[in-house]
Amino acid sequence: MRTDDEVSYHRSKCKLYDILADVSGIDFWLGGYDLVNEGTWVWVKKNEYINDYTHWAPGEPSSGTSENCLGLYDGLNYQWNDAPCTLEEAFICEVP
Ligand SMILES: [Ca+2]
Ligand SMILES: [Ca+2]
Repeated sequence: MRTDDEVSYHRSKCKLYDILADVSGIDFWLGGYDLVNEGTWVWVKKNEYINDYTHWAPGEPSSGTSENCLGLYDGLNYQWNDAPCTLEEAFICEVP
């Protein structure tokens, strides 16, 4: 039996996959970074450590201090990837 939180999580995940199916070939920033302490990932919006859930692609994060921003990379099946923060990528907004 699933809790309400689990059901809510899976619904939001399905919505995200629907969105991603429509925009194949585009990468997205997720709003996380490890600029302050290399290897310590933080959500920008909440200023909270990224601990509870991660979805790194195999071998990621990969490039130490040269890649400090968290993205969804189309080439890695939209798993998490650290990438240079100077890249221009799409972004995903959360509706309050
Ligand atoms: Ca880094
Ligand atoms: Ca990387």
